Amino acid sequence: MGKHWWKESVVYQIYPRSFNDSNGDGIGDLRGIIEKLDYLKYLGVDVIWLCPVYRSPNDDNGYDISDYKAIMDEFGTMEDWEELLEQAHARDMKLIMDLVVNHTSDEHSWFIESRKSKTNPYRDYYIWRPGKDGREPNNWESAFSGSAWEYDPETDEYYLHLFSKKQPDLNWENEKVRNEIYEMMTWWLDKGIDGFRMDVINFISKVPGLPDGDIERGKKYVSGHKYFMNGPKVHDYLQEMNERVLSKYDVMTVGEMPGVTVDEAKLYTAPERNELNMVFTFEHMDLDAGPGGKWDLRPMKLTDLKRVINKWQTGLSGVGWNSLYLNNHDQPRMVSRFGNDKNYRVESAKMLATFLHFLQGTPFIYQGEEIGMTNVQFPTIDDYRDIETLNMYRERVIEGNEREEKIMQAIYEKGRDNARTPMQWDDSPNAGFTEGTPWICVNPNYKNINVKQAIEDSNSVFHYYRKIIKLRKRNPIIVYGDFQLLDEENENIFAYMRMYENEKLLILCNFTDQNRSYQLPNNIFHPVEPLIWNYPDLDDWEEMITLRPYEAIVLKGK
Ligand code: TEU
Ligand code: CA
Repeated sequence: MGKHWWKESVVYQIYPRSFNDSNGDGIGDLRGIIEKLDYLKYLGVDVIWLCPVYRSPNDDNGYDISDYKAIMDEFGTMEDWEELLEQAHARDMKLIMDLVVNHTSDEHSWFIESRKSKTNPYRDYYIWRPGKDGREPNNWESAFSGSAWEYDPETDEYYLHLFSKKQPDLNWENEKVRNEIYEMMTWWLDKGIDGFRMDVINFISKVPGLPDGDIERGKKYVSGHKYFMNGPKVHDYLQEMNERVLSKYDVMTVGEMPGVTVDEAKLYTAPERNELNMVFTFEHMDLDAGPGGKWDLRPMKLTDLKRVINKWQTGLSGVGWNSLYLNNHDQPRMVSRFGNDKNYRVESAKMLATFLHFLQGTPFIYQGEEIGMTNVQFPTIDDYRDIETLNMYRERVIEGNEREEKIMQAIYEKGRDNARTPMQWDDSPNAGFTEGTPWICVNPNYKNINVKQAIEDSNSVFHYYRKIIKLRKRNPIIVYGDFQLLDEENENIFAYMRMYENEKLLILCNFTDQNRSYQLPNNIFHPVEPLIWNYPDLDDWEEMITLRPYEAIVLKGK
């Protein structure tokens, strides 16, 4: 299996709006990030993934781009961005940008032209269709509630928007669109960036004819994922993008792919296919959702997580490459979702980090995860900012008749604003994030959960992340070792092994708040050196071991 820097790297994801505000306007910015580069270097990360910083009306916080080659005014200037890149590189950290090319903002000049007339040269940059039987061209649902089509009276047609109505989908069938995108990517790569995270990149090819979905009784729209996901030309487009742009640079690429299966991921990430290095799968993110989707709460079963992780680890091993994440700007905080942020916040944050970082793949740390930041429960919907949450609330509480407390509970557990409360730097007002009024309230628990406290506490989640990142640098088995799941029916302990050359690792993670005894697999593993171990010495190694609540151990052996 080929060795690459992007396989050996740890990536840190920054959501700039909530990271650090340098000018007191309550909004994080580029100079605020520059101020914290030494912090990131101290943590030990190798790559920074910067969420969108391009000009945008911020209908979806930057994922609605109105100018791909300009910096959002609130975040600073192109000179600030260039200094950030230079300062990151000076610290031997790489920088990858967010590539959002399934759609633009409706304030992009291309769309402003496109909607002017049916004969405008930019008309076919987007997906326009006449209505059908007095309604939308098909029954697809937007990810942000309602129809995926918006009627435009100017030309008496509808345009497609899989996300907000201010995010019209680009028409990738149009070669002019693809050439514009490749030119823009080259422009950024020539500025010296080290790669891209590609937003919903498996949505860019839609099924021809844009057919209606199979609609459930009583529903007006259908979540049309399978009609626009992994469409017939998606691999052609990615191979063309690779040939025209990516292949000319030593870069890292990760495609965000809602709904992607491991078999499709083999096609996207197999090196000989020249498409992408890795993908973000959502399969492990959907295990605590019922048939009604993310807001339909359902407890996750550990055996389901084992089944999914095993499928992806063994499925891509030696074929492609995995990304590893439990957190990002779209997901609730992992310690609240998969751990125990009430009585075992530090322990479960460390256990989850161990579970994730000893798998095969490139780990992604989302800002705040490294200090065990938690979900938030704002008192009213007025404190929430995310368009996905606000649209769902309006549709289901205001326009629908669902009970507000049920919907608020779903927002508390799954809302994206859980990940977007300001980074908690210290216990000063607004957690040191801003001198002004933050664009979204700070989580009230910042007084005891913050970077300053974490750095001063040698037992903090932060220092634990530093430790496991260092272990990764010293032990190639963590990056390149094969994966073997153990004890797949155990609902309490996640146990797995890694094998590389003549070494083995045994990883045991207690996902519960109880002491759990565990029969050690002495028939297949013999310990030599503890890597993560809380007992006096290895002589305590017996047939049985008792893992304390949310305890993780890692042993190196034969
Ligand atoms: O997210 C894609 C996506 O599917 C998300 O909407 C996710 O499924 C959902 O938010 C889960 O709650 C990407 C970006 O990461 C997200 O921030 C953007 O809102 C979206 O695309 C549109 O650009
Ligand atoms: Ca600011």
